[in-house]
Amino acid sequence: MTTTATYTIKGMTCGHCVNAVSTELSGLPGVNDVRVDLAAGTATVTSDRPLDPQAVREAVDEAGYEMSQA
Ligand SMILES: [Cu+2]
Repeated sequence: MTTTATYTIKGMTCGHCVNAVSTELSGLPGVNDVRVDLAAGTATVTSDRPLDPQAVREAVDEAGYEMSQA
């Protein structure tokens, strides 16, 4: 079952930030598509199954940013 979720991410300021977040989130198991909206400060992730929020948080952290409480 395909699932889409949108996360709010703090600290993204440019295309480099978008790439960093996209790369990390794309690496999570089951993720098919990541769309980062820099202006809105959000990442919309499409995946095969619901993602573990903790795993998403860690991926965002790994990229150097902070996921806001959903
Ligand atoms: Cu940047």
